[in-house]
Amino acid sequence: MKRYVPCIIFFLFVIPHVIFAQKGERSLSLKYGATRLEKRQDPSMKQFRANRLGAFIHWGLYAIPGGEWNGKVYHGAAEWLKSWAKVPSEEWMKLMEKWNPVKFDAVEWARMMKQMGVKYVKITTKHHEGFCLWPSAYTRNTVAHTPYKKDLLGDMVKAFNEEGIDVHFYFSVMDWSHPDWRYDIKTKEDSVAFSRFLIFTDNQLKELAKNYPTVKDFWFDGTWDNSIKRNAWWTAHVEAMLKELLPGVTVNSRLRSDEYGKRHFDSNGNLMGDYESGYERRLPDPVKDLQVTKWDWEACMTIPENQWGYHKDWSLSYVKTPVEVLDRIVHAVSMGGNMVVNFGPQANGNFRQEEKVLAMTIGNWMKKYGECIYGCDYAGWDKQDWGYYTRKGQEVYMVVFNKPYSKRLIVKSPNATQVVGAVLLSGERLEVVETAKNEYNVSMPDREPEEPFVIKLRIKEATGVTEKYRDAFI
Ligand code: H76
Repeated sequence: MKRYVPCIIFFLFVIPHVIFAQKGERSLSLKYGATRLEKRQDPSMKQFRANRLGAFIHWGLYAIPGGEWNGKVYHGAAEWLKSWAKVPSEEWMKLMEKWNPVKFDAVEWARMMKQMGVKYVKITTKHHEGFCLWPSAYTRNTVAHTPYKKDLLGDMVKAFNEEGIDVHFYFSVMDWSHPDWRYDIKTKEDSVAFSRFLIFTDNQLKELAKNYPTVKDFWFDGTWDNSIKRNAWWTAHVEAMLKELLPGVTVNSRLRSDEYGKRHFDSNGNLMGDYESGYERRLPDPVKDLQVTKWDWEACMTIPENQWGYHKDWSLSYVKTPVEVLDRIVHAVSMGGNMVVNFGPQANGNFRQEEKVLAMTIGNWMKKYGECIYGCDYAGWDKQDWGYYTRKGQEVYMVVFNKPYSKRLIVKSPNATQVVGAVLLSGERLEVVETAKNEYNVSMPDREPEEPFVIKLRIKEATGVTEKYRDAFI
């Protein structure tokens, strides 16, 4: 009987403990789990959050072939071409001889991003292929060993910062060009090689932090393999190391793994890193997924269906229109998240025409309506079919994407909140009619805008409510 006691204890106490661990509770004691249970509220995190709109820049050797290898066009993501076409690293790295973006002008890029209204850019310092946009001392595969020679990353950081745009670094831990990279650790040899790889990666990260100290954020990618999950300690170490080198820096959840191999959220259900980074090319449902409003999160999206790096043929998948992109930006903000829109510049340093038009269109809209985006958050009001709510302090914004045939926009306010007025951002007043308890009709403007538009509500948050309406007896 005695032999079974440990087993019984395990089934009675340990297993339920693991199964019933709830989000936000600390039940298992973890060495490499979440370091905090609440959102960060320090100035750097507040800035990250207030920025709301960012741009991704995927730029690397893959921009040269643009999705085509040996006469064959691959439909998959262009930055994965090396993998689709099974190109050995030595051959792929010969592209470095052709890396010479003579049209690249960091100042022009920064102006374009500024015009678009993005408050930060996330730059691929190194994607899976292993090519570094900065002159890293730890590998030969860098811009310094191309005909172009100059430090592209340094030029970008300077130009963006001069426009008041924050710079975030995308960094792929998975590095296809490094002989010590492993997908899994199966042998002693793997373990030794991977230890060397982690030191190499630490060195590169320290180098980035030291050489570009204005960087505000590290966004890790290529961290999903067993090799990383088995080295959870390292993911916790990287987060701590960067935070020590760069006080205030933010780090995405994708870096992190706990000792059970749980990623993003630890085995207790608590977020690791500073913000959740799993909403890639998709968004939380605005009715069903409200749990995301409890933590910081950032989504990212491509303009075609799934192309991050430059692909020469955008006709191979659906390409989102500027209004569709705008819808996703507002959707994210309405649920308390950030949105990062991706750009994949060409090898010569120019953006493709479609991207320029998109950036221009979004920018023109942001100039008129950006007040419902920057610094805004989840409003806590029930979603209606006309669009999204956002909120900044006492300001509640309605962002209208769908015009109703009734010409009435239905608003349902939370208990004890009264809607006492509605105005367009131009100041024009709209009629508000109370239709039921906490329900209102806001009239559409006389001249209906051709674009998604914004209504600002005037609200009164009462303490003592007089019961004017009666609930139905059912
Ligand atoms: C898979 C994958 C990568 N993660 C996205 C953000 C792109 O960088 C894509 O190549």
